[in-house]
Parts: sequence; structure tokens; C-alpha cells
Amino acid sequence: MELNIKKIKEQALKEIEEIKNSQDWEDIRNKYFSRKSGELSKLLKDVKEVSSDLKPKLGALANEIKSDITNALDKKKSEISQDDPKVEKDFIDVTLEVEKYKLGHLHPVTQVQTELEEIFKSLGFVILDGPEIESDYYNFETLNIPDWHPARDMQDTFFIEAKDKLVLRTHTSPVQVRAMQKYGAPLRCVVPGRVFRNEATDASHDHTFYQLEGLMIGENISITNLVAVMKELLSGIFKREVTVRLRPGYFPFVEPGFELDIKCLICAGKGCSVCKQTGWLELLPCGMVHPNVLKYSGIDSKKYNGFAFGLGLTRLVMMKYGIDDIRLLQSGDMRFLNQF
Ligand code: FA5
Repeated sequence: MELNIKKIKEQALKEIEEIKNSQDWEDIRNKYFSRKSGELSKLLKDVKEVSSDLKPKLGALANEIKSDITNALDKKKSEISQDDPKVEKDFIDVTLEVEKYKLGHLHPVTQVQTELEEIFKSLGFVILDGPEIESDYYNFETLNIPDWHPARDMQDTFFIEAKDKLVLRTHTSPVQVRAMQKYGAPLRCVVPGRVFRNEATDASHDHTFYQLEGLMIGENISITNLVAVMKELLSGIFKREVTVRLRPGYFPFVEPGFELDIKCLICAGKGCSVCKQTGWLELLPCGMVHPNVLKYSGIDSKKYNGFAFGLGLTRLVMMKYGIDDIRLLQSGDMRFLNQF
């Protein structure tokens, strides 16, 4: 048996030496190590059967040639894998860069909205929300615009055919009243949101756009507070000096009311289609909350007063990034959106 073991070793090493490719390698490995019919596997089984006085010597010899053959096979494998086409095909280069998941990103309006929310949170304002489908009552009545009031013409409205008078809200101002009814005074809140108007669209007017309402109610609030908050808002967003002008403006829900216009950043005030050749763009109407609105909201107007503003958020985004047509923002055009 000893002779037989040595013969198997010699034969195996010779055959391993002649291996040319991975298929040969597999065949030889099976020839010797296949569990059922492998020559070496059979030999190891036979060694188990020999008499106990021969077992230690033959067992050690059989294990020795098993490890010699295994080593020779391992060595051969690394040699042939260098130029074996099959191995090449199976080869995976783990250092290759895989195609990255293309994650989307926030829409520029959402990005600016988030920045504004951070600015206002730092000033102690809470962020609130309100319904986009709004009642005529909150959208107009409670804001001191009864249905006979000519100021209704200022905002072309999408009315909804329903028993209750419903509209797509034309501004975020109805949330002023909802917030005061819910939280009372004192109160500091901002309300970012989508609004709708029946507009003939142009470079600075869309039918669907975003506003950010601001409201501060307390004791002895003045126009100085209003101006300070608006300055903070603009410097926080533009991070540089921008030219603005404050002029009287009429809104039935504030008294006095103002329009804050920004010098057009698309044309540097020279005149373009965005600012309708005027050099200025209406951005931030505001004023002191009208006592009638406080009354509708259940706030004691003798004790409390406050200011409100209605930032044209979509227009602010246009000014911040130099976008010369508002309609691009809702076009869904990836060539445009990928720039932000
Ligand atoms: C209002 O909507 C008032 N609710 C704002 C307000 C709130 C005044 C609180 C006083 C106190 P106005 O209709 O002007 O106001 O709209 C506000 C801003 O929204 C405008 O200055 C402008 O920046 C923007 N805006 C108005 N219409 C459009 C439109 N069609 N497309 C894009 N932005 C618009």
C-alpha cells in the first residue's frame, strides 16, 4: 500500500504539471479529490481499514501526499488564472467605479423656502400650513373683502363649483386668520404655500406660484418691527446689498399698507420683460394688520396689533438666481432644474 500511495503522488504531480487551463484543473482536482470516486479520497478511506499497527505510518504518509497534491493544485491555479480566458470573463474588478444612483434634489423654490424657514425660526417664528382649497369666507371675507368689494378684482380667482363657496386660494393670507383663531395672541408665524390665480401668464406671472405669509401679533408692534424683519429676510436670502423701495400699497386687510419692490436683478434696473421695463419688481407687500381682521380672528384689537406681509416666494427665487421667466420653474425641464 505504501508503494501505491507514492505512485499516486508521482502520477498526480506529473498530471498537475501538465495542466493547461481551468477546465484541465477542474478535471484533475475531481480525479483525485471527488468525494465518491476521487483516487485520493478512495486511498484515504482504504487507510482507515488497515490494521492498527500500520495505520499511523500509512495515515501520516497519505496525509502528507494529500497536502503535497493540494499545494501543487493551488500553485497551478494561480499560474493558469493569469491567462485563462474563462477566468478573465469571470473576473470582477472591485475597484471599478459603479454607476452611482442618480438622486434628485430639491426644487429651487423648496430650497429657498427652506432657507427662509431657517431665518424665521431663528427670529422666533413658527412655520404653519393651510388648505389650498379654501373657503370664500377665509380667502376674502375675513380679510375685510366682502363679496361686493372692488378689491376682489385684484386677484382673479378659480372658483370651485360646490355648495359651499370654495376657491383655490389666491394668497396665503387666509392662514393669518386661521392661525390667530387657533393660537391667539401673541403670535409670530410664517406660512409658505402654493397659491393660484386665473392669470394670463407672462415672464413674471404664473397661474400657480408660491408665497410666504408672515404675521407678527403682539403689544405695541410698529412699522419699525416690520421693516427690521423684512431687512433680515432680504439680507439672509441675498447675502449682499439689494436695492429696495417702500411705497404705499392698498390691501383691505392692512392699514397702512405698503409695497416693497426690489430693483430688478435680471436687468440691474435698466428695464426688461420681467420688470415690465420699469426696473422694479413687486416682491413683498405688507402692512399693519387691519382691526377688522383681528376682530374676525377673535383678537382684542385694543390690546394687540401687528404686521403682516405676503412675500412673492417664486419671484424671490427668480431674483436670487437670475431666472428671466417664471414659467421655467414649473416647466419640469430637467435641463433647467439640474442647474440648481
Ligand atoms: C397678496 O397676495 C397679499 N395677500 C399680500 C399681503 C399679505 C399684503 C399680507 C399685505 C399683508 P399680491 O397680490 O400683491 O398680494 O401678491 C403678493 C406677491 O405675490 C406679489 O408681490 C408678487 O411678488 C407675487 N405674485 C402675485 N401674483 C403673482 C403671479 N401671478 N405670479 C407670480 N407671483 C405673483
